[in-house]
Amino acid sequence: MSRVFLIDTDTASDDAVALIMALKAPEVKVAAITVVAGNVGVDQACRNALYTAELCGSEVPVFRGAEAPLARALEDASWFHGRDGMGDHGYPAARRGVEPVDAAEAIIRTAETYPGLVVVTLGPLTNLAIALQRKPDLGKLVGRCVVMGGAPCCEGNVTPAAEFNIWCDPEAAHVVVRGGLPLELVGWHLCRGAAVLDERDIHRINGMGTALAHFAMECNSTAQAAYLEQTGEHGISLPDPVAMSIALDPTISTSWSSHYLDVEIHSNLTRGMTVVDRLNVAGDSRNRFIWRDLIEKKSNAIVHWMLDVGRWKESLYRALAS
Ligand SMILES: [Ca+2]
Repeated sequence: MSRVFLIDTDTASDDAVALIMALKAPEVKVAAITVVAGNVGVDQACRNALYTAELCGSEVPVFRGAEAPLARALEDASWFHGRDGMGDHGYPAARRGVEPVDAAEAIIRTAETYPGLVVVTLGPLTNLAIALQRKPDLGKLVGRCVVMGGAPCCEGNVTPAAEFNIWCDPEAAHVVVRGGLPLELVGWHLCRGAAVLDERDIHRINGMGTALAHFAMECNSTAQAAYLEQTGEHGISLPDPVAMSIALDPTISTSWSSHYLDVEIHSNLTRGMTVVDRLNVAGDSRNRFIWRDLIEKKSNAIVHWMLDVGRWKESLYRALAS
C-alpha cells in the first residue's frame, strides 16, 4: 500500500487535528495539502492549513482551491468552528503562503507523480470534482480515496438527512461518486458517541504538555460548545481525525462493506443525503433501472460502519504527544 498522502481540506479546527496526525505519522509522506471552501472561506482555510503545517514543522506545499461549491453559494459552518474556523484565538499568519498552482491541478499532478496516492478528503468535494472533470481517468492513479463525509442510513448534522461536507456541495459529491475512484466513506455516524473525546480523554491530552496537544484542544473550543448544542453530547467531536485514523490504519475500521452509493442533488428536503444500497438491491432486475448509471460505472464505495474507538484515540494521542 502506498504511503504517500494528499489531503484535501476546508481547514477548520478538526481538520487541523487531522493534518497534525498525518504530518506527524512517520510512515506517511504528505505530498500536498489542497484547500477548499467549506467550514470557512477558502482564504481563511488556507491560512489555517499553513499555520497548522508550520506548527508541525512541515514544509508541505499548500494549494488554494475552489471558493464556492460547483453550483451553489457557499454556506459555511463558522457557527460551529468560530469565525476563523479555529475558535477565534487570534492565531498569527504563517510565514509561508500558498503555491502558485490551483488545487485541482495539484491533485492531478500529485497523482501523476505518485501513482497509488492516498487521497483523504476532509471537506466538500469541490476540488476533487473539478480535478475529475479535467482528468476523468484520475481514479486509475489513486490507491485509496478516504472521504470524511456523509451520513449513510443515519442522522445528518446539517439537516436530518445530510452531513455538512456532502450537503455543502452535493453536485461535487455527485460527480465524485461517479468518478471511478476507490472511495471509502467515513460518515458522521462513526464520529459520535464513544468516538467523541470525553472529559478523561481531554484531561489526558491537556496533560501531555506539548504545543500540539494544547493547540488541538484550544482550537476546538468553539466546536466543543457547538457540538453540545447540536447533539446534546458532551466532549470534542473530531470527524476529520477519525477519518484520518482510518486512512493511516485501515484496521481501525472494524466493520465495512462495499455498496452502490449516490448523493441527492434535487430535493430541498434531502439535499446531500448519501443513499447507500446496504442490502445490495440495486442490481436486482426489478430495481436496476433506478441506479443504472451507477451500476454501469461500477461506482461502488466502501462504507465504514464501525471503528475500534480505543485504537482511534491511541492514534490521536501518538500524534499529539510528539
Ligand atoms: Ca473539514
